Amino acid sequence: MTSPATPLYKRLLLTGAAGGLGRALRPRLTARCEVLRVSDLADLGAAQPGEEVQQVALQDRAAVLALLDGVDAVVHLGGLSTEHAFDDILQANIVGAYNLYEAARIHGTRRIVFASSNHVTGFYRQDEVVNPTMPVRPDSYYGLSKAFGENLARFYFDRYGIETVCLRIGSSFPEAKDRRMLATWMSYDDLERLVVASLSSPVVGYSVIYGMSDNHHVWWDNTSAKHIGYRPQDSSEPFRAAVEARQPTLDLTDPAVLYQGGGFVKAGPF
Ligand code: NAI
Ligand code: 15L
Repeated sequence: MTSPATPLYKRLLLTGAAGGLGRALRPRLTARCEVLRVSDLADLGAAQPGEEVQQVALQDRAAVLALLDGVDAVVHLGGLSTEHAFDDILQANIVGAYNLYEAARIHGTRRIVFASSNHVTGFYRQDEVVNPTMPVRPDSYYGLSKAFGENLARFYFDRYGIETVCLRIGSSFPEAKDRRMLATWMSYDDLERLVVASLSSPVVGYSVIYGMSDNHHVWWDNTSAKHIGYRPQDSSEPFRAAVEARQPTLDLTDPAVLYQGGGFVKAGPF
C-alpha cells in the first residue's frame, strides 16, 4: 500500500468492489475520500468505517441512478472481466456502462476512472509497440465492450464535460504468472498509484493510458498520457526466472503467442 494522503473527493464510488481489483483497492481508497461508496452485484459484507455499501446490478438503470446520488467521482471496475457470450457482455459491460454515465450526468459527477482493458488492442502483435492514439483492434466481445466504454466516455466528455481516464489495464494480479505477463503485469501497488494519479491529476479531460508496471519488455507506450503523472515503481523482472523455468519454449504458430491479447484472441465461441 502506498503512503496515505489527504482526501481527493467527498464521496467516491467504487464499483466491482467484490472483485480481485476491487478487494485490493477498497482499503486503499478509503483514505482518498471522506466517504467511499462500495458497490457490486455480489455481497460486500458490512460497511467498514468511512464506507457505504450498495449491492447493485449495473444493468438495473433505476438502481444505478440511485447509486450515483451524491457521488463526486467513480472508479468503475464492475462488470464481466473476461470473455463471455455477447448477451451477457451486453448487459453487464455495455448497458451497465451506459447506465453509469447517464447517472453521472444526471447527478453532476465530475470524473470517472474507467477500468478498460488491454484487450481493446489485443489483435496487435507482440512484436508491435502500441500507444493510446492508435486505432483499437479488439480481440473479443469483452474487448469490444471495453472499446464501447471508451467511446462512451469520449462522448460524455465532449458533450457533457464529464472527465474520464480510461485505464487499459494489462494483467493486475499478485504475481506475473506466465511469459505474456512479463510484459503486461501491473502490481497492486502500481494499480493504486495509477488510480490515485487518475483521480488527482488536475485536468484529465478524456485520457487513455495503459496500466502496467515498469516492466523491461513492454508492448505499450504511454508517452501521450504523461499528463496523468503515473510513475510505476514495480517490475515483473523478479518473476522472470520462475516464469521461464515453467515455460521454457514458446509455440510461435499459436495465435495466443503472436498477439498481445494472448488466449483472448481465440476464446469462445459461446
Ligand atoms: P473481477 O471479475 O474479479 O471483478 C469484477 C466485479 O464486477 C465482480 O465482483 C463482479 O461481481 C462484478 N460484476 C460483474 N457483473 C456485474 C454486474 N452486472 N453488475 C454489477 N457488478 C458486476 O475482475 P477484476 O480482475 O477485479 O477486474 C476489475 C475490472 O478491471 C474489470 O472491469 C476488468 O474488466 C478490468 N480489468 C482487469 C484486469 C486485471 O488484470 N485484473 C485487466 C484489464 C481490465
Ligand atoms: C483482462 O482484461 C482481464 O480482466 C484479466 O482477468 C486478465 O485476463 C487480463 O485482461 C490479461 O490480459 O491478462
